[in-house]
Amino acid sequence: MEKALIQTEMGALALTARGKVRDIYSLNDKELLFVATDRISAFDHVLGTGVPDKGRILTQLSLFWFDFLKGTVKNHVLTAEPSEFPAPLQPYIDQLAGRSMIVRRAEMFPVECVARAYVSGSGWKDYQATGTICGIKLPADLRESDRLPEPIFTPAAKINTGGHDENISFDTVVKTIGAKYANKLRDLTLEIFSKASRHAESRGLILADTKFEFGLIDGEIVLADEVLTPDSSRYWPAEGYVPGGPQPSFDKQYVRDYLESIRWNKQAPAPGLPDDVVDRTREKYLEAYRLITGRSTL
Ligand code: Q0Q
Repeated sequence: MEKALIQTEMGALALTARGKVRDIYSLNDKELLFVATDRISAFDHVLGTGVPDKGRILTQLSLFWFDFLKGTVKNHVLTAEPSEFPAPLQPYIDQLAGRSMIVRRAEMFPVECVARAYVSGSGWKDYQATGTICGIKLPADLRESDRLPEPIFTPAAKINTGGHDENISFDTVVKTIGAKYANKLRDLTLEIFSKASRHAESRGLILADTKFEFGLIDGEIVLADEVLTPDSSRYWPAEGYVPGGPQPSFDKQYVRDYLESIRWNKQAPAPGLPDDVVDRTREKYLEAYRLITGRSTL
């Protein structure tokens, strides 16, 4: 099996942003190189071991969803075909093939556009504390992982410290980007979410929630960042769904169980992963890819 790519090395190329898992390089004033590494994070920490092919699988999933949604929303992708990458990238093509795309530089909205159909994660925490999520009143007596009466838009503010983003009200979004864009992003988020949920459900997966990032290119709203990947979404196996507690993560459950088993205190430095956990986690990413895309190979 291939070795995991943990760190990209692009020589003189200017690193624009480095997330937990993805790296962005600036190619010129209009184009960025968007690379997904094999890094894996859990409990807000990047773990000491990568998962081979994870970046490729998640990149191909984003590309599938961009295509699936092209009738609904434009996107920022220019090309993901390595042979179309400009000459300065060719020396690094082995690092990049399958796990990177050249995207149009967009004016990113400073809002994480989250849609939720189930109450889970930070939504469950907020609901327990206030009976609401982002100021949206929810029915009483919901259990953790209960399905909501209908999907809701629950935006978050980007906290660059790499910790959890903070859930904000729709009014705050209006104050931040204006009513026109706030309403448009909410409508788009919910429209995309319901189309994607229906597709996921037809493949035996519950799409519990997901996070989109939008930007403006030549005054038009585009879907950017990664889209509907297991890193930006909660996917649960529909079989075995039982509300009343946390559901098994489709892709990270082996990792979570292992980290619980060694009683990691969830402080840095994060531990590495044993080979069997890495192998089984890689298989889960491949299974998610096969289920969602219907394709058997990357
Ligand atoms: C852009 N990000 C996210 C991020 C760290 C991704 C900047 N098309 C674009 C994009 C995109 N996508 C961005 N900026 C301008 N044009 C996306 C938050 C951060 C690693 C990966 N940051």
